[in-house]
Amino acid sequence: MSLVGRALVWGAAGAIALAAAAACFSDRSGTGPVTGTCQLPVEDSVPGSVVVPISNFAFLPAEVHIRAGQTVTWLNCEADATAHTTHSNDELWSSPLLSSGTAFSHTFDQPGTFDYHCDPHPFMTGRVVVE
Ligand SMILES: [Cu+2]
Repeated sequence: MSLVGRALVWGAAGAIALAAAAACFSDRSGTGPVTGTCQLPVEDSVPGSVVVPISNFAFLPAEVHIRAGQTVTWLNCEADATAHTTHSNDELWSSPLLSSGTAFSHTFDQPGTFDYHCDPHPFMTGRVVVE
């Protein structure tokens, strides 16, 4: 058997190990935190909205540009139980604590620049620019 053949065998073993680990992880989480890819729950989706995932203690991206009338939906994508909020610095909106997998939406009717932060983690900041 060639070296290439060996590499393929090891590659397959690695893939199986990864799949087993992923299955174990999702079994453990049950209906709790989002694992793997972060997908917006259907009931929270808003047509035409811009989704800002929250992951690893950051709003991604930290700055979004939208048009007046559009909606921004923040979605907590943390793999663990870390909860976040989105809170306008000017008190224009304030979400409750969003557990992992939970979303919050706000519609921006007026042009402007809107800065916001996360209440439990003030170092988490973001900006919505409405054009
Ligand atoms: Cu936070």
